Amino acid sequence: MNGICILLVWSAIGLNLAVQSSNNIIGNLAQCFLPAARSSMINPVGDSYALRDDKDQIVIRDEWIWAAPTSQKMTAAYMVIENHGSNEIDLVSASSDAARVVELHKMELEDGFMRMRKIDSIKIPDGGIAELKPGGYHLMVIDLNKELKEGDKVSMTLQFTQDIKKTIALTAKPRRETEK
Ligand SMILES: [Cu+2]
Repeated sequence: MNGICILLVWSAIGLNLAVQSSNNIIGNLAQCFLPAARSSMINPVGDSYALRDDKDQIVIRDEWIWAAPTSQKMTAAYMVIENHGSNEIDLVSASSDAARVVELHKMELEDGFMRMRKIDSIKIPDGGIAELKPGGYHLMVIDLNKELKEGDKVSMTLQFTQDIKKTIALTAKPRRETEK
């Protein structure tokens, strides 16, 4: 127990606590005895708090990417994103060291044709999932800088709202395996 704590205990005993209803003294006393209470009082939204949320809230599974020969400069990545938190989270961007740029895309039926367009974000509702799959949402991987063979791993960093960032390793799959 440090000097200030001893002083506070002394003043709490020496003076009438009820009269002294100063939150300050009570709070400081709590800080002396309760390290957890102390950190939450001093810094309710500290960095460590945000990091813990990040780790718990977003879970990514079934992540994969279409394999691509050297002649093919573009491919697409898919995954399921689970939101275990109580707030909606948006995927807002992605990047990979295997490509110049990664865009968020959506495939839609338009005038009888399947067309894809760039979108700004993909929502993951609280307690729900976002499914990125062929024919729907996907990550367009543009200007690949290497060949992607079956089983190759591609690292990708996903940026979400609320400062959540995730780095994943996508496994390359050849067309024949995933096409129906
Ligand atoms: Cu696309």
